[in-house]
Amino acid sequence: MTSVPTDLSIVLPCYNEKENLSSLIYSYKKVMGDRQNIEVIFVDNGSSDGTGNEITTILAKINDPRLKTTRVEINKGYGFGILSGLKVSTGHFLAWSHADQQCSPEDVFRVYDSLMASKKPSHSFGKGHRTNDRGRAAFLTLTQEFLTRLILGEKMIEINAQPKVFPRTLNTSFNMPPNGYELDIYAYYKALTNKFDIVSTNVIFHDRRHGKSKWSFSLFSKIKQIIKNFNYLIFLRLNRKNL
Ligand SMILES: Nc1nc2c(ncn2[C@@H]2O[C@H](COP(=O)(O)OP(=O)(O)OP(=O)(O)O)[C@@H](O)[C@H]2O)c(=O)[nH]1
Ligand SMILES: [Mg+2]
Repeated sequence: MTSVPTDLSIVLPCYNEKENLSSLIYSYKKVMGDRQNIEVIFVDNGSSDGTGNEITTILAKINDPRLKTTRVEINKGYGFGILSGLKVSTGHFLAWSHADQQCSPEDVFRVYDSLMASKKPSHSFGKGHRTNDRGRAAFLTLTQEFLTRLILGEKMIEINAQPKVFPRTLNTSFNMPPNGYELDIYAYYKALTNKFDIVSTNVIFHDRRHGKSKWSFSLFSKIKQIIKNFNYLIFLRLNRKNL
């Protein structure tokens, strides 16, 4: 029997998300239906709460070869977790999203379908665009968009919205991907510098059901994130020829 090539690999980095996993994994299983050319890779990103064992236990119970896992031994950041998942992926198209149930599994397929229906799927970058009112969090997004315009001269909207879906060739062009949250802006910027079309799809960003945000928990943590973003944009600007 010949194996069916994977069209789409979906990477979900999980960092201390034990309580979200059962519902998350079963939702992906349900949304995939009987599509055979998909793989979902749950990355235990060096968690300390038993996330890795929980993923293994649930996947063994479901026993579906399309649902896979890989493990990062020591946490090195959000981006590193995603990159580790991309490394073991086999799809022609790649995607990532969040594992905390704030982003619906359906969105990955909706963005993928929009990308495939676009003029040049192999030269396009699909992304979510959050449409719901997110209160003060929206202020951080606007600040980031303003700084991006100022420093990089690019109009980049809803940079951290999930999912991201793109052809493998974009991943192959990653020369200096960051290990942290900055991976979302890096991939989007790489798509723009490669002259990709940006294909946006409206999504709803839900409240967390379990656990807490890993970065947005105090005014200080938010200011720290804005400064980090600012520094990273300067880095992108200075290194734009070698990224
Ligand atoms: N901070 C952090 N998050 C990680 C890491 N690896 C994976 N993640 C996942 O990244 C996703 C986003 O993290 P969150 O802290 O919820 O951040 P967010 O969803 O952008 O923002 P909130 O609205 O504050 O929840 C979650 O699914 C985490 O499990 C990591 O090393 N660090
Ligand atoms: Mg979250």
